[in-house]
Amino acid sequence: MRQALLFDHDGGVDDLLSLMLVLSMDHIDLKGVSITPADCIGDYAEESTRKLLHLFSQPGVPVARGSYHGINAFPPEWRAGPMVVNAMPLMINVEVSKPKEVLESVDLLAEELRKAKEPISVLMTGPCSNLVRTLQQYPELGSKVKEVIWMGGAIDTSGNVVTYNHNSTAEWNVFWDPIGSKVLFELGVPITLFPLDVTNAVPVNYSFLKDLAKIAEFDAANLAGQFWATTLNTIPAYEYTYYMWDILATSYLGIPAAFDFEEIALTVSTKAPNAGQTMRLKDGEHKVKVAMKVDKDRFYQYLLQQFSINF
Ligand code: AGV
Ligand code: CA
Repeated sequence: MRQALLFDHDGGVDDLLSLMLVLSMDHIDLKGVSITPADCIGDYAEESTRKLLHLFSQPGVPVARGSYHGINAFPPEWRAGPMVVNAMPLMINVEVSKPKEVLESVDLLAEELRKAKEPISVLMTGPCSNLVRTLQQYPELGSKVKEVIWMGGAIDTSGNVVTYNHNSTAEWNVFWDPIGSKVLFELGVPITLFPLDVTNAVPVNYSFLKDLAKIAEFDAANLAGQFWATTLNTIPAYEYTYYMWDILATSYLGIPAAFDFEEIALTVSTKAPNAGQTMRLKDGEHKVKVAMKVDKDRFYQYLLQQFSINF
């Protein structure tokens, strides 16, 4: 039987690549996509999401938009990412219709969790606010969550937030909504976390992009290669490397055995100078399954295999 999945992303280039990866997985039954307006401008991310659903022949998957905006906004240059991908030759002429009233994320997540006969997995590659708000509003739906798979946090390594009044201990997805993130770890739903500790192992590198280009006769490989190429100029004030952050977390759905995990109780700081820092708790009630190591070759091979498909 196919595995039901809800996917909440925040429209970054690697979020959209993660959507492509999810759509390439035969064993996944995608029940809905929710967009968090964090590392993206929501309208462009919704458009690219609908275009990808169309290209991968799953146009019926419902798409929702989160109306909550976190306290620490992402840099505007990053938020324009999906605008660029919408203009790519394989994307620009894809006509998608948009319903007059777009669903609110909390409503979509609640409805799909409620409808599910068996508990269902939730993949999140942006901040966790939409899911947290859903479970705060409808606590009875917590038992419907089989596993939350989340790219976020930095545990034994430094964060990637560099801003005034901050000591660089936080990862951006957590920093956008530190209060919501703290709540997530207190809810008691099963969480599998992919922090920077493991994603640091998988930068977007030239040798992988060369291998991908060799199979560019496949539509998915061609499009993915174009998406990734846009990430190589990632030189904001302080960060020179774009990683496969979200794609690594997404690959867990296909190659769970490629990871080593540690069980850790976690909490989140909500105040300066380390707002959004994920910290170990000595006697925490709820442990999180944290990915700490990955078999990199297996991961890159898996991507090449999954993207060997035509539209
Ligand atoms: O912190 C990683 C998260 C992931 O969900 N995002 C990007 C991924 O989608 C924020 C982020 C950190 N550095 C970035 C980010 C950069 N240089 N460009 C865009 N987003
Ligand atoms: Ca993201």
